[in-house]
Amino acid sequence: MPTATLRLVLGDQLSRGLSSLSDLDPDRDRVLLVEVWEEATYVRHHKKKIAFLFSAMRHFAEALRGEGVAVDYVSLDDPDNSGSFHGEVLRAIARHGPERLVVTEPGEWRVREGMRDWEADLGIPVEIREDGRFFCTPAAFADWAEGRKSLRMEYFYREMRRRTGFLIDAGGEPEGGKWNFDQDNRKALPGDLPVPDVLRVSPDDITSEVLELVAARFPEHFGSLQPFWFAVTAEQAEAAFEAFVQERLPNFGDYQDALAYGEATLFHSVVSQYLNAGLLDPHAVCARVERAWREGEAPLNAVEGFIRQVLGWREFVRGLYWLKMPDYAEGNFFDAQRDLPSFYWTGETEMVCLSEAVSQTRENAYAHHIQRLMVTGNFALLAGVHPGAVNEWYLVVYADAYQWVELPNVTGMALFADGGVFASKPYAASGKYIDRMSDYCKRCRYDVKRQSGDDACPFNFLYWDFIARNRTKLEKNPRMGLIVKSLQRMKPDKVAAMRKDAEAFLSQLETVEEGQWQDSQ
Ligand code: FAD
Ligand code: DLZ
Ligand code: SF4
Repeated sequence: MPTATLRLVLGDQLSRGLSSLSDLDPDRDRVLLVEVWEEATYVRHHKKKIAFLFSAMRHFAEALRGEGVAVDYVSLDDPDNSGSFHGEVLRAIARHGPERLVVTEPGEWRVREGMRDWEADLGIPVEIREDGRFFCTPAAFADWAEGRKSLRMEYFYREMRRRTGFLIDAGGEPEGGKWNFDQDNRKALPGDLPVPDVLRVSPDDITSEVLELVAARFPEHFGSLQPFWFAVTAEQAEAAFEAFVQERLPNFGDYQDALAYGEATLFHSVVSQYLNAGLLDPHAVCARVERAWREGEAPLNAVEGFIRQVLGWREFVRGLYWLKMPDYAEGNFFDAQRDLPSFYWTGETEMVCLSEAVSQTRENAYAHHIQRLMVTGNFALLAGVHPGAVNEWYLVVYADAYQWVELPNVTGMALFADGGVFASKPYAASGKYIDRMSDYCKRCRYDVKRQSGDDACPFNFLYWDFIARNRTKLEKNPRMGLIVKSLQRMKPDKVAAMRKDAEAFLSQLETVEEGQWQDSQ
């Protein structure tokens, strides 16, 4: 029997409740999943990210087949694979002769643009449905943003709390009398507090086959493929999340901003790759975390902190992305032009904070938020690395990276390259911040207390060089005025010494042009 509806499911749409599957008729329809070269290489994704998605896609296809659904799965090594979504949809139409194509809107602008002409090209009706897996639609975000002078996550978040009822009491007020417990979430990690490990899943036959494929086809991509421990089904991802709730959530709030030597995950949930690929449902994770508080399993500062990230930040950056694209990707407020230092790929630097962040990223395709923001992000901001190169790096190296979430975090939050669309000031910080939040500096050959000279922490002289270099732009920012004034009050020879050190340090950095780096592991 010919297929009535062909339902294309993309690699980050692995949710049974997906809008494109909502009216699936197992007797008449067919689901299409495709592993395509174009998606695997538009940037050279971390090997673990590709393996995670391919294995999760294959498991999703198996689960659908288990329900009696006809699934057409095109693997990367299929000799007829055309390498693109468009090419594979064309081939599938030729194979099955469907009456129409249904797809849920893609998460990335690039892919959405590619679908613009599909209906005309493919010769059958194409229905692109809204992605119902978020709390806020792009249109609702645009309504919220309309007419506001500045877009602040905090106000959006309060609105979302009211709209969803998460952590709202019977009188309509925030539980605990405050919207935000961020002030309670800034402790450094005490040396004697054990950190429970994340739940690690052993590769099954499907994953093992994918690991072989990725090792053979993507050898020059960044990162270690082994050990591979990501969950690849919804059930496994739910188990990993439940382990977080029981073992790490109680301390999530207190140590949310901490950094610690040898600790890659701390008390973070490590579920962004599952949420973004569709294995976990944001509604369900927020509800579970709220229940943990109501049942006394976790304190309010942890639970509110977690819900703020998922209901607040995650929704906010997505809304902003769709509101501001495509121009948003071009932002370069500080006119930063430097190529990316090679140590972002190799991890080879004497700066312990950076070598830790990069080597853990290489190993796990993961780093926690403060590493991304205050170590790798902060360094790129201070050193004046071109936003294009920085965005490319973040899109490559993390298993959770899709442009809708990566770009606002990098361009807006870490680099202030959008000139302050949602951040009220750049997150620039000297070594003092890293020292306060971590135990890195005492293991480092640089002296975090020194601002210039051979042993001085590079974050210190780069920080003041950044302020001096961008003084005219920064002094217009009310929250940076005091910093610019303290620079002006410094003795000129002190500033000159720091700027000279910055210049010498930056000029000896090995760099790589965008798209040029290859792994030789
Ligand atoms: P937790 O700390 O346990 O937080 C819980 C969840 O909240 C996360 O799983 C995530 O879904 C959500 N969340 C937290 N912070 C943010 C945020 N700022 N924006 C959106 N969602 C958030 N997150 C991505 O999912 N993909 C990216 O490509 C990405 N790139 C980033 C780049 C930079 C420069 C920065 C500063 C942040 C980036 N983030 C990105 C946000 C955040 O760092 C990660 O979501 C988080 O580290 C994932 O780890 P986790 O699951 O342990 O998060
Ligand atoms: C990231 C990724 C990779 C590496 N490979 C595939 C793939 O082969 N097939 C697929 O459907 N999706 C893949 N993805 C995820 C897509 O890039 C993602 O769906 C789009 O960017 C839209 O967000
Ligand atoms: Fe990083 Fe400076 Fe501390 Fe070294 S001294 S770990 S470079 S902040």
